[in-house]
Amino acid sequence: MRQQLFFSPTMREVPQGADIPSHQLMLRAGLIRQTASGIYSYLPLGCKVLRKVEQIIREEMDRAGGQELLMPAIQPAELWEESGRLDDYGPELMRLKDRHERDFVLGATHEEVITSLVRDEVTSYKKLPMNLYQIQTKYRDERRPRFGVLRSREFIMKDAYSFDTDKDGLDKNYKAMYEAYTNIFKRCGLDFRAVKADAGAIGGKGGTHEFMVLSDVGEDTIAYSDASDYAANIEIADLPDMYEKAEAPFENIQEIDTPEMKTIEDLTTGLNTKSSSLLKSVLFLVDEKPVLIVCRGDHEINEIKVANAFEADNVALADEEDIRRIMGTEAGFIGPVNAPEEVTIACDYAVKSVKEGICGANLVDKHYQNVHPDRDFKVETYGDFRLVQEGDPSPDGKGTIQFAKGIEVGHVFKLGTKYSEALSAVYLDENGRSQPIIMGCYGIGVSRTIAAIVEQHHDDNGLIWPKAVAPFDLHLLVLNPKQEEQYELGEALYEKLKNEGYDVLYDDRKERAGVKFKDSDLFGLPVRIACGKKAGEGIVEVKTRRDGSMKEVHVDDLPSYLASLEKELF
Ligand code: 9G3
Repeated sequence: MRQQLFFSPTMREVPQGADIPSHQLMLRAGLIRQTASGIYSYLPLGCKVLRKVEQIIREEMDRAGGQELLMPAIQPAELWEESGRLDDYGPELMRLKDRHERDFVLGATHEEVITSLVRDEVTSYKKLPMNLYQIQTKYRDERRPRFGVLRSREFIMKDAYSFDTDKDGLDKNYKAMYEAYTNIFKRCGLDFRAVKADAGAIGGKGGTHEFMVLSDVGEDTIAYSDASDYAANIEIADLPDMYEKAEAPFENIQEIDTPEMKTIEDLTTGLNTKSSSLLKSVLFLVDEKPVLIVCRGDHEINEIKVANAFEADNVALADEEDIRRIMGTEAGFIGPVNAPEEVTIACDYAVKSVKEGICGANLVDKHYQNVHPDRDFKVETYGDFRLVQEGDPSPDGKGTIQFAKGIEVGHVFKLGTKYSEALSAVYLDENGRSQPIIMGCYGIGVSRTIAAIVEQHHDDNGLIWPKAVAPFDLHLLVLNPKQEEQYELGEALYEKLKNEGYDVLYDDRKERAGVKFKDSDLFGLPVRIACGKKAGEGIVEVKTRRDGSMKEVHVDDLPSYLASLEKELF
């Protein structure tokens, strides 16, 4: 491709409103341009990378037994009514009407469409197992799109759905997808971890993993062990019951005046005590029932663990009004001692070890001290309710927990029969009995993966594409096209390298050498070949972008030299 006519507008300056490297560089190098907030055009350079990543995904999905299809982005709302999800999502699910006033949604995901497709066409166990996938545009109307294509309102997803007759079949498909994802992200040159995750609203009890690319700009926090391969999204990182009950004797419980002391900080300074001696009480409405979760003052309650522990559909923090109505006092002074009968009290394991605790007295400006669980209040249940912290022991008993930020690029779920039951996708088993199909679903954020690659592969001068996803193989520069030997050599090499099968970006522009070098570093192609002063002797300068190493090579030795470079380039 001759660069003079190549549509890849570059920017010298960091664009306004682009706050992370991948957003800045994808704009500066001319990979994307914003059409509207959270909506992007992929220019030729970005589109070529997109196609390379998609190709890797297709190869690994096909190897794992997937069959590619393509579903519509616009979906009849009736399907979402049937699955019961139409009201689960608010403005994030984009809706529209057709000319006949019929309701449609823009596809945020495709469980409903694929399940209705399979329901209508697959009825016998003989046609299972099956794994269907697509690579397609998705729409989610994020309230605050940001970070370029990392969190956009239109994005490209590979979404796959597996269909099995039993749980073993699902486990097999899940494992095949897990391995395919591992291959895909490795081939894309990413440093990633597969972490245990929370299934969230999508449901499916069987478990789920997220594939996280390690990056400081990641919005997710991974809790991983420094001595094993344990890794989990912080939302569900579990903690063992590692606390001993506090030993007798205990001081008697005592009511104390704590005027205006509402927060943990107020109490630790006001009473000159450690936060680990405080009992923090948070009131939740668990499927509308009041539950008081008590944890140690130096810990945070993890709402997802509360929902999972009570197997609740809906868990909400009680607001000031609820607190006053249910606990009979203001927030900041609630506690488990003498709590109203209707309130269930559940404590995090760590509360067991509190000897003389301090908690709200359910009276304004009053707390209790020398509080001892079980003696002073009834504990319905102890459980793992707190957010894991760095330094906690890893739940597999090996090493301690460390945190890292991650970008979620993949997510695999065991769905079970949630959608096949809702949409009556059944098969006849060998005894002719109708059974719901067992499903799994598996997503990769394709456009997000490109941003993740850029986050992990760039330097101050620009992009550094891993070879497998580079938009071109080589960047050929003529430093001074007015110089006859340089121009002749460039033209000859361009043809020669193309004939040898290389995809070449040829900088034939009438620009100064400095501009060409800057743009070349910005584009980040793996290898740059410059025809310069020694063109007359048939010598060019070859530079590898990743390590910046340079070598003068005679054009006769170029093919073998490039072949030798291939080994070390991603
Ligand atoms: C929606 C909206 C946002 C959503 C969903 C639905 C996330 C939704 C979960 C999934 C699960 C899997 C198949 C591929 C892999 C992920 N955000 N999810 O269902 F209507 Cl607005 O998408 N789907």
